[in-house]
Amino acid sequence: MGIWEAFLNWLRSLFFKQEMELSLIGLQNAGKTSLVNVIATGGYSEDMIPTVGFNMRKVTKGNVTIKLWDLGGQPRFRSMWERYCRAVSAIVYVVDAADPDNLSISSSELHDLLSKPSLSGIPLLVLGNKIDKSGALSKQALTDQMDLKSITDREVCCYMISCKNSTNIDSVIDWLVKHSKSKS
Ligand SMILES: Nc1nc2c(ncn2[C@@H]2O[C@H](COP(=O)(O)OP(=O)(O)OP(=O)(O)O)[C@@H](O)[C@H]2O)c(=O)[nH]1
Ligand SMILES: [Mg+2]
Repeated sequence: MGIWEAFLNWLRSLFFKQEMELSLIGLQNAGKTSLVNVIATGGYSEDMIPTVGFNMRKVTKGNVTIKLWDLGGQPRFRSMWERYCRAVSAIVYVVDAADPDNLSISSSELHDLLSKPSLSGIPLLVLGNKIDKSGALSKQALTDQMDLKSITDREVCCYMISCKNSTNIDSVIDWLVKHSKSKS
């Protein structure tokens, strides 16, 4: 980036600060914490520790500061998902697209969560992760099996991604930035 462009960006950032808060939800092992790492630093590791409770991370992309609630996906943590979704600009739901055995549980947990009146209307981004693995579902198959077409009370978007290979991470960040709220 040239110095002039950097200066303009800095100037712009003084006047157009944007903020957003979002929650990352999904079953254990879906890749939520991996996604946070890829968005924040670009780093990916096979060696991940399951999230206990939740982690909060702040990431800045351009003028947008994103506060991320990275929640634990094990059954014992799912009852707190709703609490961390109430105030967010968007819910990001991560699915392991290469784990067909857990798809129906993932789908029912998602639809359960969305049925909470406190979360009505909050935009939803569904991410089919691990498309680097052989046997990963197509976007169409994931859409069908997660019954995404039945969600009509909010904006829904779906991308197929790989945290491992950084596939489609740019699209995810673009979507998030577009859904941030202006704050001046
Ligand atoms: N092949 C492949 N593996 C991935 C990908 N993303 C994450 N993983 C692996 O999946 C495992 C679980 O990742 P995590 O990010 O810890 O999953 P999580 O959703 O945060 O799990 P909980 O914190 O228990 O809810 C790790 O071994 C990751 O390396 C991917 O895109 N491709
Ligand atoms: Mg985690």
